[in-house]
Amino acid sequence: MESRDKLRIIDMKPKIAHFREEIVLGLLKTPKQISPKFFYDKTGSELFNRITTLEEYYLTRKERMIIKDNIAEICRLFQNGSALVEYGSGGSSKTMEILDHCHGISTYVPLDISASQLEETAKRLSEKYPHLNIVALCVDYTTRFEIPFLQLTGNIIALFLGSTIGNFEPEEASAFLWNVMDMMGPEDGIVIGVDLKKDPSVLEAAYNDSEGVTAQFNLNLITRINREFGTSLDVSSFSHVAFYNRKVGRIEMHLEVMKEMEVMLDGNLIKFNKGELIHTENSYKYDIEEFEKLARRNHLSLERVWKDPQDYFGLFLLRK
Ligand code: AVJ
Repeated sequence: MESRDKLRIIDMKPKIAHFREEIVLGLLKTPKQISPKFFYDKTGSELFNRITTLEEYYLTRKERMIIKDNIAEICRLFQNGSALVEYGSGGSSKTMEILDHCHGISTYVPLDISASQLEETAKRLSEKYPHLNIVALCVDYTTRFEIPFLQLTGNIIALFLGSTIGNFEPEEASAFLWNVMDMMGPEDGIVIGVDLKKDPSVLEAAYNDSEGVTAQFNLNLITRINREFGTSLDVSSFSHVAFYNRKVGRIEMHLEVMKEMEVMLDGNLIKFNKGELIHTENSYKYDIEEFEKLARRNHLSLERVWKDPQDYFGLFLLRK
């Protein structure tokens, strides 16, 4: 724990399953799969940051604009002496717009599963905002947890940005909302960034950018496997595939196997067949009515949706 009393960094030791075991289990399945949480090693996090600056990847840019254009209304959500709790805070870059303008916030609680990025961000913010109480929690926020050291005179507003909720299966998103609802008081709220359903060609371009950064991000999983297992799979024998699955309303990312290969991973022989797909990510898209239904099923009401002029992206305010 940090000694400066305005900054506390608390490691709740989230049990991140062992990379090797999970990778082997996923590659023994038919069809093969790898969880998107494994994208974010050092290179993967850097590649993701580059993705957020790409012309085709409108999500981050739109969300940032929506926050900016509605900052006065967003600030009115905070009473005096309130807390901003952010799920998956990452580099907190979009959150700074809120911290800069919303003076009711006395405490910022960033939650992230990545200890190193959380610590770095918390320290940087404590220097930039010396009056802010910061309680940084390294936690797996899909489980139930409690926030220590909260001394508030105001309410709690939670933030879940970036359309990260799109990585959850609809049942998982529902369970997440139930946990949030259960922790909420009547004055509290949560603001969730959601990528909206739209012309599939726009969606597909966002995940097949012309510079090939998303392809590198996807293929980095093979590089990571080679590093963590000491194998030498040929990265160029896999190829990036991303498409919109209309039936279920999600972008799917896969790695296509371009030639037959075999590899031993911790005593398990994994065979790759030419043309086979390894499923690496789902990114669900919602329309407003669908998301409202999901909220209502979990006893949350949709109080407000802020959108960009093209209706590409939405920020949803939910309350109990
Ligand atoms: C960080 C999960 C919201 O689904 O758009 C970006 C990750 N994958 N490009 C998304 C991602 C490919 C991103 N999320």
